[in-house]
Amino acid sequence: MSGEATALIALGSNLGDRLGHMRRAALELAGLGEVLALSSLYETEPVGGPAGQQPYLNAVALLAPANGYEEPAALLEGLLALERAHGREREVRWEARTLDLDLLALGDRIVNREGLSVPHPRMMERAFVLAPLLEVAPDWRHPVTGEAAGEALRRTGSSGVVRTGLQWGSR
Ligand code: A4P
Ligand code: MG
Repeated sequence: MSGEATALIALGSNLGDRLGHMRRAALELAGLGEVLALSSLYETEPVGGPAGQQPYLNAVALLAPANGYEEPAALLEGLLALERAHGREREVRWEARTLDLDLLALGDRIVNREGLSVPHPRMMERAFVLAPLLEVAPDWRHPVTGEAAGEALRRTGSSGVVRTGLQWGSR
């Protein structure tokens, strides 16, 4: 119950009105806390999943969780509820989705249990997460390995990840 810990949330969409889903999600995140920063919107090549998917829009938000969302499980529950409200359907792993909201990190919390892993287990391998994350948290380090997000991005390279000029719209 630090109350001080900020959360890093990854947003992704590659189905339907991608920009509309991203914009709505950014507004809806305000229901879970104070959105302290939003990265640019990135267009990214799909990693994994069935062939022939559209490119994703990806972004990262820095959030100060509101009362009741300070615990990782409660925050993830809030994120999953927003995904459901966007008509997210789960059938095939890594298939196209209207909206994916991942809890990347919550302060230095470390959680590994069924249905909840924080930091997100694949985040340090994914340029589509690291590039936007660096905009909102340039000094962030992984609480277990100590690796900086910037080092991780140099390791992965940024191919397939393009910062767009798309706007979040008036907020
Ligand atoms: N879960 C556990 N920990 C977390 C966490 N920290 N944040 C559980 C979010 N969810 C967490 O996720 C499956 C379950 O993981 C959730 O029900 C939750 O209880 P999901 O969103 O249903 O499934 P998913 O996203 O398809 O699977 P997964 O394995 O989480 O996917 P990834 O690794 O997040 O990858 N390519 C591009 N360019 N951009 C993308 O955004 N995203 C993915 C999904 C693949 N390729 C992509 C992108
Ligand atoms: Mg997910």
